[in-house]
Amino acid sequence: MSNYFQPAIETMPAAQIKALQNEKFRKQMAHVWNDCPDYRRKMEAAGLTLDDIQSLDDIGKLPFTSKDDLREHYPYAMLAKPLADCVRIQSTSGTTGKRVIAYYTQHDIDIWEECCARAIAATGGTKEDVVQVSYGYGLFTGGPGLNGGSHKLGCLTLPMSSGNTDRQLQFMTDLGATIICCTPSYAAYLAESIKERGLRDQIKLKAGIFGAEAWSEEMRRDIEQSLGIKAYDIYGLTEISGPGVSFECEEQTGMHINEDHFYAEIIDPDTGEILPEGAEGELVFTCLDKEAFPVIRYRTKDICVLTRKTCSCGRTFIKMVKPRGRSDDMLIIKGVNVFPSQIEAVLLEQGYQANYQLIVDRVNNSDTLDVNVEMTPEKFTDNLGQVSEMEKKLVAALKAMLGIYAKVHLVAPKSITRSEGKAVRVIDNRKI
Ligand code: DLL
Repeated sequence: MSNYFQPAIETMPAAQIKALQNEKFRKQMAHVWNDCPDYRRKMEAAGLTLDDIQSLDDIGKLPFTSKDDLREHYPYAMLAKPLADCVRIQSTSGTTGKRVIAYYTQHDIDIWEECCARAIAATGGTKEDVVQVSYGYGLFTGGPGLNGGSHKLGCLTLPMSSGNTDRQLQFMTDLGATIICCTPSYAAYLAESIKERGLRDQIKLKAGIFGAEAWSEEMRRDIEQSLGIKAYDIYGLTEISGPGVSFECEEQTGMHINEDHFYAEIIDPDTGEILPEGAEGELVFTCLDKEAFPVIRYRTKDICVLTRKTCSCGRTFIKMVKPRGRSDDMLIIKGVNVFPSQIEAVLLEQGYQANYQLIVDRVNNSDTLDVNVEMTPEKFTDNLGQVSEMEKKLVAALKAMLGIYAKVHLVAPKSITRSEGKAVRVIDNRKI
C-alpha cells in the first residue's frame, strides 16, 4: 500500500471529490465576487453575475486570468483579504517581466504545506526521514514549500537552500539525508560531484523530489542510476501556491493534482476552448479554497495532458503527465515547434548528460539551431575524426526527432556552466 499523508482525502472516490470541489467553488466565487474587485469587474465586463456561476459546469463562462493581468495590477492584484490577515508573500522571479506577488493567509500556508507533505509521503517519506531541501529559499517558493511540508510530516528538515555544493554534500553524508529536494538540473550536478569525490557509498539517499523545470524521462533514469534513488516529479507555480500543486507517486506515470484545492482544466491555447480528458493543451488552474490570492482560471502556459486512469497507488486525484515545457519555452525553428525537452531526450538517449545549451539565431532570414553538448568523461577524446563522427551521429538523431537540421558542437566536459536552480538552456539571438 502506498504511504499517504491524508489518506481519507487522497483516496476519496471521484464523485465525492467532485461534490467537494463544487461546494468549495461556490464559496470561492462568492468570496472573489465580494472581495476581489478586479476579478468582479472582469466578470461584469463578460456580462456575468454571481448567479450565473452555480457549479463547476459553469466554469467555462468565466474569464481567464493571465500573468499579464496579475502584473498589470502589481502589487495587489487578486488580493482578496486585508493585508492584516496575510502572513507571507512569495514572488515569481520576474525574469520575463514584472514580478507577480502571491499573498498567503495562515490557512493558505497550511494547505500549501499539506500538499508538500503529501508529496513527500508519496515517496515513502515518514517522520524517520531526513529531508534535505536544496531548492532556493526566499521569494522562490521551492525552499519554503518543501520545508513546510517536511515539518508537517515530522521529518528532520535540513534547510540547505541552493548552491554551495561542498556544504550540501557534507550535510548529506554527515547527517544521512534520505530524501533530497532540488531542481533536476541541480540533482544531476550533485550526482556528478558525488561521483567525482567518490562519495557514492557514503550517501543514504533513497528518493529525490525534483521539479520547478521540465525534465525528461531519460534524465530521470540518469539521476536514478547515478544516485541509486527513485526520482519523483513535483509541479507547482507561485501564482497557484508553489510546489505541490501536483506530485508523483510510486507509479511514476504523471503527477496527482491536489484536487481538493485546485481545479484543473486543459484548454486549446489558441481558442480558449475546454478540451476533453486526454487531449494535449494548456493547463489552467482555479484555486478552490485559497483565501488571500484566489486565482481563477489561471493560464499556466504549461502544455500537458490530464488523465483519470486508475492508479495503482490508490490515489484518486486526476493526474497530469509531465509537462512538455511551457508554450513560451517552445521554440519555433524554421516553422517547426521544438521543445528543449525533446532535444534533451535525444542527447540522453545517445549517452550524453543533460549538460547542453541551445543557441538559436537567424542568418540570412533563415533560422539556425546550434546545440552545444558536453562530452562525458567516458566519451572524451581529442581525436578530431572521432569527434566529428560523434557529432554526425547526434545530428542524425536530432534530425530524426525534430525533422530539422541542428548543428552539433561537442565541447569539453565541465565547460557548460552548471545550474543550482532552474537551468537556462536556451539563448535565442533572433530579433524578430
Ligand atoms: O517553480 C514552483 C516549484 C518549486 C515547483 C519547486 C516544483 C518544485 P515558479 O517559479 O512560479 O514556481 O515556476 C512555475 O515552473 O509554470 C512550469 O512552467 C515550471 N515547472 C514547475 N514544476 C515543473 C515540473 C515553481 N515538475 C513554472 N515540470 C511552471 C515541468 C515545471 N515544469
